[in-house]
Amino acid sequence: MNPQFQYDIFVIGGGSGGLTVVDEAQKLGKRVGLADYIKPSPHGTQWGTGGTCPNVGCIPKKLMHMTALIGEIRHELTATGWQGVDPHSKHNWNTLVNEVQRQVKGINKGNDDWLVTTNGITYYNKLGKLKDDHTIELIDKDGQSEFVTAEYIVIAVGSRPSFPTDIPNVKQLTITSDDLFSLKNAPGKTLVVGASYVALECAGFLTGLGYDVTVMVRSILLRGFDQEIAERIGEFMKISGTKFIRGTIPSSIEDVDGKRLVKWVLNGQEQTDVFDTVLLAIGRSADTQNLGLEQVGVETNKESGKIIANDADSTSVSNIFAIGDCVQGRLELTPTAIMCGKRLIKRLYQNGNQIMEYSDVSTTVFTPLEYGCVGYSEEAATKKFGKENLKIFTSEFTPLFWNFANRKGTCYSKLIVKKEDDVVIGFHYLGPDAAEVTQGFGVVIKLKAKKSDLDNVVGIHPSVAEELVQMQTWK
Ligand code: FAD
Ligand code: NA7
Repeated sequence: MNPQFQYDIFVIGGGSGGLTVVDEAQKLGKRVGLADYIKPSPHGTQWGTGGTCPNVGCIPKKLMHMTALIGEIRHELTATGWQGVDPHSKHNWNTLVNEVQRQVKGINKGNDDWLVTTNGITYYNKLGKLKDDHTIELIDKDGQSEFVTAEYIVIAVGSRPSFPTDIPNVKQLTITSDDLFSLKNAPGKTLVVGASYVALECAGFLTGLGYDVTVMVRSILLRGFDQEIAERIGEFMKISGTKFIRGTIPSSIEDVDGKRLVKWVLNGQEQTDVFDTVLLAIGRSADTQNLGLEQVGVETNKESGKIIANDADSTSVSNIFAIGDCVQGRLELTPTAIMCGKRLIKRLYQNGNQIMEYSDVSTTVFTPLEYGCVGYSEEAATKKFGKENLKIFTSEFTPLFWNFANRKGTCYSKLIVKKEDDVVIGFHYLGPDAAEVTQGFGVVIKLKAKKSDLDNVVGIHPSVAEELVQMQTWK
């Protein structure tokens, strides 16, 4: 412990990454400080402790997605003889929002109690700003400042939704995922702008809850993901009732009697429609403005505002580290921020030498038909290894329980295998319970399993996952 400083380690930002650093450091008896402050959305939406994931990200998103899936099961319930279930009954938005917020507040309370009662942690509900390489200014909601010092500083301020710069009053006329999960009034007829996973997930569950939903896609669906699967997700969403307008962006959004008049140009022609809600999901920007980074010499990418850190999470200032969504080139996921924080503390205090690996991370897109993947997409594998050096196994299948109510659409899986050594370098599964199925295969891919290893596995019957250990059709 260096008595020169008030804290051994001070963390700015109490989300998935920041709280992990706090937790791991306090367990080692370090003097830990944390500043976490939520700047309200343009609509004034605010939330509690825990960062994006439990408040306006993974958790409320998954709860709403599951609610939409539960609605879908009404058809199977009816078909299998459950009495008193109306498959066409309407959904109540307020009941769902209240329930989601009840669960979110439960998580906030757990965090609050832990932060306040744990020895060694000092929590400031204040905005942190770097003053010099060991000093942080803490600013409260009334603008009052105090200063603290620390030997190490970790920046984990995450990211916030981006807005287009060329549409007047866009922040007032649209909402983002920061507002959706606590929205007081049902969204009604909704335009979702954007085509990455936040956009498609929100469009999927809003359609499932019974709203008239259109997705406006600038170019492709799910940039960075396997494009064959991305298109299949789009097709399934269309079958489920989501509409798509492809190849354009809004040119203007106006308020007309409380509704949103949206204009866009498609094939040279201006088109318009009126929506109750416009949900923007066009990406996220690092929350690094006004952090004092430049004054202290912490390098950032001037365009994106993201912090530049090396593999060991060090910034250009040697005692200042950065982790999670605010760092350039990181996967923007909760478990990666958590593992990164754990490894950082191990390296700082326990002679650890493991750095965070961002390859072969399993992830799932929670669209109505869920999509789990690990490793290379077909496009990325082809680019890296050449088409002639790969074997692509695919399988199309229908889960047994879909037959009860004759669900439309099909599930799909794909394995990408290197011909040279038979190693599976890409796993893709489009079907029910994708996160549960994919997590196990994440281990398989990480251990560099061969296709012949999967062929040696006896499947579990009847299941959807058995499809993945008996794939024989080669594209
Ligand atoms: P955050 O969790 O964003 O935490 C940063 C914290 O710092 C916030 O509390 C912020 O208010 C605070 N802060 C910012 N500036 C300051 C400052 N100057 N002083 C003090 N405090 C400050 N990931 C998954 O793994 N699975 C999912 O299913 C998933 N779904 C998502 C759905 C949505 C809609 C969104 C938006 C994200 C989703 N994510 C998901 C991504 C995941 O939420 C993030 O990757 C993760 O929360 C990043 O953690 P972090 O610690 O970097 O930042
Ligand atoms: P992403 O993954 O950054 O994707 C942004 C999407 O928005 C993508 O489809 C873009 O299309 C589209 N986009 C970007 N700018 C515009 C404008 N101006 N107009 C219309 N559409 C646009 O964002 P997400 O919000 O889904 O997710 C961000 C992270 O948050 C994610 O990694 C999660 O961890 C949580 P493009 O393909 O570029 O044409």
